Amino acid sequence: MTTRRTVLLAGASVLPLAWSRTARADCRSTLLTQDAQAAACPILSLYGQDAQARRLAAALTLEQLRSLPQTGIRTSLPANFQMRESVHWQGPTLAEVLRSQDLRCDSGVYAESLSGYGALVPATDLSRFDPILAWLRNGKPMSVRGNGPLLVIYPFDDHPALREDIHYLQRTVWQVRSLTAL
Ligand SMILES: Nc1nc2c(c(=O)[nH]1)N[C@H]1C(S)=C(S)[C@@H](COP(=O)(O)O)O[C@H]1N2
Ligand SMILES: [Mo]
Repeated sequence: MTTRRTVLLAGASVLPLAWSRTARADCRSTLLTQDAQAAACPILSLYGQDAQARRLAAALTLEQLRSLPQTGIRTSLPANFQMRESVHWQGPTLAEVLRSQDLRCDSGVYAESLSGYGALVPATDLSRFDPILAWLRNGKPMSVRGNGPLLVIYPFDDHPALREDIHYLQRTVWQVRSLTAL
């Protein structure tokens, strides 16, 4: 199975821009729906380290995530996942997300899910594999039920060795709600 990794221009317009003017009045159901209004509600908390404390640096909306430089990865996931067919994932790289907020990453980035499950993506992974924070699967946003809205995706098909190491499965966090630069 071949894998293609492509860097796309920022701002692939999937959701109507008109929604950018929508007030943030009703963001309660953001994580439960994938309607267009959700594009204007924060779905990702970003934390940085301030001395010993964990500091909220930003809360990004889907609109902000999609306006970052985008990377595409075509890959299947290891057999453990329900999603075995090769699909196209798109989103900014984790490194790009941190960079967008000037967050320094020394040891890695901790990705935490809605359920509280989390995994540390080591800084060495960012330079070697450049995993992405996918918000599109085959061009479509993902619902929470579909393991969205955000997933950490490694280029498994480009690096078959990743499949052999349980750590990369554990770092494939789905339903991501926050990233902490460590
Ligand atoms: N949000 C979330 N992501 C997660 C997990 C989880 O429990 N919640 N489990 C991790 C682990 S340990 C593995 S092996 C893979 C596959 O998990 P699954 O077998 O439960 O699908 O997803 C990873 N990502
Ligand atoms: Mo696991």
